Amino acid sequence: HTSSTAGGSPVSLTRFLLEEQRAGHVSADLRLLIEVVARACKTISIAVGKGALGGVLGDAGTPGVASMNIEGEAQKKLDVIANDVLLEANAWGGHLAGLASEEMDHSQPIPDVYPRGNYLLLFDPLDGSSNIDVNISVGTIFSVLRCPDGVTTPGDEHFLQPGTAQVAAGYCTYGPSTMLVLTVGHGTHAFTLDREVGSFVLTTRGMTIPEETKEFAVNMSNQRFWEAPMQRYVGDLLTGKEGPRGKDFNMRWVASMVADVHRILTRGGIFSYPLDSKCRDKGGKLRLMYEANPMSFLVEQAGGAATTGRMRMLEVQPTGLHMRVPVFLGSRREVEAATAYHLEHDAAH
Ligand code: P6P
Repeated sequence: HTSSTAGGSPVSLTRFLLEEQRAGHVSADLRLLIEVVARACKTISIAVGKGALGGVLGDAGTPGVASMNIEGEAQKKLDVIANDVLLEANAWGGHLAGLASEEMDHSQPIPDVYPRGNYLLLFDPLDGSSNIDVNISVGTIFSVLRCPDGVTTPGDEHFLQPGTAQVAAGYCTYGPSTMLVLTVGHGTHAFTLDREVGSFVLTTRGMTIPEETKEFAVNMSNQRFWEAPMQRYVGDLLTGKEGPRGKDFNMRWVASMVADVHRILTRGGIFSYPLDSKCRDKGGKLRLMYEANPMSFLVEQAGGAATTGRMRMLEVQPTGLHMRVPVFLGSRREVEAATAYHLEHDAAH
């Protein structure tokens, strides 16, 4: 239910996190870490909001020499800015032992000039950044793990923990309003940025995804590249109420995961980026550690489900920091149906 006030006064993110700490849901350090990330997202929101006026659109790098990330994808200037904002904000806080980002080949331990904490932060600083230049919502996605006991200088291998090990996850969506959506393992909650005051205000305590849906999100242009069970699953969706699913479906695809997932958390739906013959060799398109896992944690905490099409997303054992996976997440019943198509196919072949 949406409640932006508790006994009259709006509940800020700071107050919400203090109450979560008193309830024993977060440590003081984790509370402060989340506040640092939220503050960095406010800075990113301002940079993104300037659009063409900020001189930050377009590709990073110098004219004619684009800068590429580990995947060989052109970085946008705002990708690099968002990454730097999150690195700088978290360097001196003292809550982290290390961080990892889509924009960095390897993880980084906190510089030893600063005190180190017990958490590991992973993030996609600006997901969907190809949408920035056409003014479509983009977002920051983050995931928090514990640094293994006794590890003072974490390396990539210490980040390779399954999604069930996350202690917090969230995203900030830079849309018509800037919203922070967060879980610390006790429900999924939404905060809206009050630009006048500059603070995030609780606007939905306990987001809940309807179990059933009539709306799917997939990039249909990849249909001919999909595996057989995916083609059959979507084919059945498209036959509508005369078909095996017995109802008509609508489709939405923003091509910005944060925007698509936020819609699904808000009104239900199923999001899918399945294996296709183009991305099969890489294991999928979306990344496990800082896209699929945080989003799956948020979705499960909102009563939804998230799988790779074959297994629960949060139980996937990571083999690499930038590991990719197929993704099905959203309304529980629909994700179970899509997953059944894949498991039945595998059992028969
Ligand atoms: P496609 C954005 O580049 C992204 O990583 C996700 O945010 C989004 O869901 C997906 O890729 C879009 O992929 O192939 O439809 O452009």
